[in-house]
Amino acid sequence: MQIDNWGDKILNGDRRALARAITLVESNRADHRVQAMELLDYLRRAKRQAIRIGLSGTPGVGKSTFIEAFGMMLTGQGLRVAVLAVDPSSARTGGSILGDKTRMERLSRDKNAFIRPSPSQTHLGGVARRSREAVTLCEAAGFDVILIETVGVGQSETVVAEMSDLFVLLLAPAGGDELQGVKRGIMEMADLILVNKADGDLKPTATRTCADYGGALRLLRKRPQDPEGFPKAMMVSAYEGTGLADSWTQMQALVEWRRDNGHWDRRRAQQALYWFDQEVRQALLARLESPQARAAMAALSDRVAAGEITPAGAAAEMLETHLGG
Ligand SMILES: Nc1nc2c(ncn2[C@@H]2O[C@H](COP(=O)(O)OP(=O)(O)OP(=O)(O)O)[C@@H](O)[C@H]2O)c(=O)[nH]1
Ligand SMILES: [Mg+2]
Repeated sequence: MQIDNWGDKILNGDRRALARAITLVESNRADHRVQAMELLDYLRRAKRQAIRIGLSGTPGVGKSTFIEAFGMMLTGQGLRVAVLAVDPSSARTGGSILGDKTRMERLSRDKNAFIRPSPSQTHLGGVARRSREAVTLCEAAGFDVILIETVGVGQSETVVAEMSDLFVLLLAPAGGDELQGVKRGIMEMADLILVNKADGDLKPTATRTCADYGGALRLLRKRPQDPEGFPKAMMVSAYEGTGLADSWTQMQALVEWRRDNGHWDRRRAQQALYWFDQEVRQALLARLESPQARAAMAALSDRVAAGEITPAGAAAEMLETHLGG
């Protein structure tokens, strides 16, 4: 298909064209890569922006249940919602959201929603690019809100935060000791902490957990991108739907403030620079993986081990002779 033709279909909200484009950016084939870059460049000119919400939480905290309920609330307001996943460990099943479509049953059938499981991948770097480009494609397709889910197990939160406008941390009600479980770095990324499962027997614990995290957030260094009162902790129940509308109101307020105060554009620009830097690094590392580079590394390694050349000398030779200086 012609790139501009394909691009126009995406801009017109054609879901099949969008799905195919996501498959294209997920491909490792060199010719697909060329097409993907062309397509993304074509779509860039539309300058459409969605509200990108990164959502992280440990397994079982209720991400899928939350996304279903929150997503349905948004589509109920006439908004178009896309759901993507960044899952560095998805090599295990080939995509976390996929098996999950049952848990997002209503949302997956909603014509104003688009759910895309994460591709199976091994390298976080590869996952990052694909997800980021999938976000861009959904944005071009006119979605108003893009939810980017990740399992909170480490590095993937940073990746998601770097492609989101808002970062939401979902937590379950827990006792004081477990409070320590959330890494400081993750806390510092959060714009909103949502304590889920604030219902039934868990309600009192949720109230305490929410107060604890609210206190912990106030102890963090003030960030320039936050208005008074942010980041904040709130209670929700994905089951009962309580707190969902309020959390959306808070997200919108934050978005509006950041837009009005220049933080929104600044953040998007910083993210573009971050990804530029990452792309260069990844490309350089990829060069090391070529058969020729591997062979050269192996040969030089033998000489280093035998003491025939210094490690630094071997590295210089590798870079100059085999990796194009
Ligand atoms: N009481 C209560 N239970 C909930 C709520 N939301 C989710 N759950 C339950 O918590 C469990 C995990 O929910 P999921 O939505 O699958 O959690 P998840 O974070 O997507 O889990 P992974 O996909 O494994 O990372 C399920 O048994 C849900 O029914 C809630 O608001 N209240
Ligand atoms: Mg899930």
